[in-house]
Amino acid sequence: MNISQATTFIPQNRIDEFKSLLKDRLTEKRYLHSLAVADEAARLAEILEADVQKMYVAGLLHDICKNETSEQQLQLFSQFGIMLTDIEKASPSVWHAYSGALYIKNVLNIDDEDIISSIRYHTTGKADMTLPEKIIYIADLTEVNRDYPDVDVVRALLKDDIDKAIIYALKYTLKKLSADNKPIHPNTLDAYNFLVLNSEDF
Ligand code: DGI
Ligand code: FE
Ligand code: FE
Repeated sequence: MNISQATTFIPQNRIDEFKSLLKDRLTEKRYLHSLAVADEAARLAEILEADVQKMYVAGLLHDICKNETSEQQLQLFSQFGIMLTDIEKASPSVWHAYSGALYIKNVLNIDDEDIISSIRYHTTGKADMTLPEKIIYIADLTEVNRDYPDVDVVRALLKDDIDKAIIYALKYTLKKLSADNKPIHPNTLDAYNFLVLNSEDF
């Protein structure tokens, strides 16, 4: 495939602007994670024939609200009329995906739906994910700095089939959340159920 045919032009000065913004807003570790997710998302986009530049930008910005306080995120939700469900109220670790999507749309004026939705669903996943949503979901978990017990299993599955890697990661998340008595977001369950019902094998 000719990569340039599958690449949206995002000017370098915007990417530089995003990087300096992230440097200000994130801890050093989270900033390095964001750069690594961008690289991993671009690598996967090239292999899977998605838009390389869009995936790079989505990877870069996916955690842009991760280091915001709860108060700042709740303020953003109320400003944009977002009502949280009871499960969401009890799950602050998923808030940064929503606040990040709101922030890039309304503050950074990014109007690309693939970038917005891949950030919106990067923590939970959802039923019937698009290729961009799948790429950011899994790039977040397989970037070069990630170091959790099963990371090599997920990377090996990813070489074979992105859905297999995602379902493995979802199972891990479901086990961990239930072991910790944490609420499971319906989108996490929907993502799992959809892949179980629609994948031939995993
Ligand atoms: O932001 P990162 O750390 O890079 O990764 P992430 O956006 O995937 O966030 C992971 C956190 O989100 C982790 O603490 C587990 C939590 N999480 C994922 N799915 C759910 C969830 N928390 C709740 N309560 N419910 C979910 O369905
Ligand atoms: Fe995140
Ligand atoms: Fe992340």
